Amino acid sequence: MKKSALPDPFAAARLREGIGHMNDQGDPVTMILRLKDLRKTAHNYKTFQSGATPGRIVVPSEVNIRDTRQIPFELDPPEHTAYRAAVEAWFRRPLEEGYARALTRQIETLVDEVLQGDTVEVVSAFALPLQSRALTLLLNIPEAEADTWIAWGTHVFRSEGVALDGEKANILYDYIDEQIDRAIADPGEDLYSVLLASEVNGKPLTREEVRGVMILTFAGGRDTLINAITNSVAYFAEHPESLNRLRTEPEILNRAVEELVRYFAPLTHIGRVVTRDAEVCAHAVRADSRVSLCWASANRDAAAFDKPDEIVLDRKLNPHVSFGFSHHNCLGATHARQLLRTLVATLAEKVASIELLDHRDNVEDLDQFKRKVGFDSLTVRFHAR
Ligand code: EMZ
Repeated sequence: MKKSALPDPFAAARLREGIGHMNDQGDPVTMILRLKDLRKTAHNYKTFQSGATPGRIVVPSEVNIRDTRQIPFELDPPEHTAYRAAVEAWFRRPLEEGYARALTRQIETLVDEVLQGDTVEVVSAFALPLQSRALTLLLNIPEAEADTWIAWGTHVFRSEGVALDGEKANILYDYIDEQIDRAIADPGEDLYSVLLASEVNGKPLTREEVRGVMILTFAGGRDTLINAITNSVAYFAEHPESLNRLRTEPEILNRAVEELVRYFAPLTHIGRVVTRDAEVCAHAVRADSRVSLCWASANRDAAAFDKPDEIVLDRKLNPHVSFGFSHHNCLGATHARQLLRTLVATLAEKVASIELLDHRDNVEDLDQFKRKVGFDSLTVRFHAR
C-alpha cells in the first residue's frame, strides 16, 4: 500500500449496520456511516442539535476544556441563520482578487524556500507555516503574527500524548482575549474589530460571542488544513503523474482539489446531541445521547461514489461532505479551497518531483475504528522543475 493512502476503516460496518460505536470519555457516540443517513440527520436540527452544551458536539468532546460556545458552529436555526449571515461576507473575502494575490505570493515564497532547502519535515516546516500565514489573510492582520501561532504547534487543543490539553487551550483563549482588548482600544480593519462592530438581530455581538467566532476560526481550520496540505504533498510525492497532468490540464484543478478533499476527509466526524428518542439508520438513539456525522465514511460510500477508495483526479460527480452538509457547511471552506487550489497549482508549476524519505502516520483511535487522518511527521525532498 502507498504511504499516502488513507484506508477506509468504516467499510464493513457501513455496509453491515450503517452505524458504528465509540465511547468518547464516557459520553458514547453513535457514528452515522452512510451518506444518505448522514444527510437526513444533518437536515433534522430539531432532533439532532448543534446548540447543545459547548464542546459536546465535537468528538472528542471538549466540554472539559471549553465553556465558550463556538459561533455559528454550535447554534441551530433560527439563531444559527442570523449569526451565519452576519459573518458570511467576511469569510467570502478569499474570492477577492487582492486576497488571492496575497495568498499566491505566500505560497510561492514558501514553495521556493523548500525547493532551496535539503530535506523538509512537511507538517512543521511547510503545512503549519502555510496554514498560519494564510490565516493572517483571513483575519486581515500583518503576516508576522503567524510566528506566534506557529509556536503553538499543530493543534490548539492537543499536545503530544494529550488529546485534550486544557492548559494549551488557555494559551489560545488568553491570546484571543488580549486581541479583543486591543481591538476595543484601537479598532482597525481586522476580523476582531469587524465582529465587535457587527450586529445580529439589531444588537451588537457580545464579547463572549466574538470570542466564540474567533475560537472557531482558530481551531476549526488548523489541523484540518494541516492534514489536507500534508496529505496532498504525500500524494504528489507518490503520484508524479498527477502533478504532470495538472500542469498539462490545468482545467481540472478545481475537480482535483475537491477529489483530494473528498479522499482525505481532513475532519473525520462532527457530533449532534439527540433531543428526543429517535432512530438513525433503523437504530434507536436515546434523548440526550450523541450521534456523529461521519464525513470520512460517507465520502467512501459506494452507493454515491464510483471507485470510492481511489483518487480519480477529474471526478465529475463529487457530492463529498468533507466541508460538512446542509446549513452548517464549513464557514472556512472558501479560504480552504482557495489555499488548496493555489498550493496544487504552485506545486504543479514549480516542482518536478517530491521524494518521500520518512513518515509517521497520525492514526485516530475511534474505539471500533482506527483511522489514519494524516501524518504526525512527513520528511521529503522537493526537486525543482
Ligand atoms: C471545533 C471543530 C470545528 C473544535 C469544523 O470543526 O474543529 C476542531 O478541530 C476543534 O477542536 O473546537 O472548532
